[in-house]
Amino acid sequence: MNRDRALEIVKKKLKGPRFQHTLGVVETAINLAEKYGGNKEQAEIAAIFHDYAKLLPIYELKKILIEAGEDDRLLLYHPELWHGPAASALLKKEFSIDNEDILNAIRYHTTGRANMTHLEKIIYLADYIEPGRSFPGVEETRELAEIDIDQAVLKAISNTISFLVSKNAAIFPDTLDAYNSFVLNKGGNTI
Ligand code: DGI
Ligand code: FE
Ligand code: FE
Repeated sequence: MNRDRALEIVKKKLKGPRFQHTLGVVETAINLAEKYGGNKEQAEIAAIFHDYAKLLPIYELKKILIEAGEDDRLLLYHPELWHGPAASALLKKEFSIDNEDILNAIRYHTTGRANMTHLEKIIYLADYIEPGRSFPGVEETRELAEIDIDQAVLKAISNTISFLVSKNAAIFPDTLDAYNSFVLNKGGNTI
């Protein structure tokens, strides 16, 4: 799959602001891969497709997850968590994308997970800090992204968890695992 074909596919699937967001994630992911090392072509393809399933109706996402034999805990949590795993399953089936690192970067782009790969971190962070994002804490995360990718991903995950707690939203285990994994690996855990 080359970038032009991928962009053409996604442009048809994601209209307007969602496509603009995708272009922001692509630009940011390539910059992060340049800055921190990493496969720029893989970062670009994962970024282009990360929200491929974002606009599908909930019943369709549910069907895709069930057919793909996905983690059934997902169905107990907010449908917002379904579009990454669903995109990963669809891309494998529809376009024979079979690079596991690309598929996992797409699959885990909303929650993160324990022991994320470099590509998974790049896509998670690019999705959070792309130029079109303006939520509280994003500027601080952008500054950290200039210095240390792990600190920046940890900041993005902590901000997300704080936001979810403030809304009394349930936190998916992978989101918590991602947080704990960064804290424990950087020798944190001070309490
Ligand atoms: O698809 P995007 O909007 O570009 O971004 P995304 O895929 O990172 O989705 C962000 C949303 O996902 C945001 O509203 C917070 C939500 N989210 C992330 N982790 C969790 C979560 N929502 C719940 N309920 N639980 C989680 O663990
Ligand atoms: Fe997303
Ligand atoms: Fe996104």
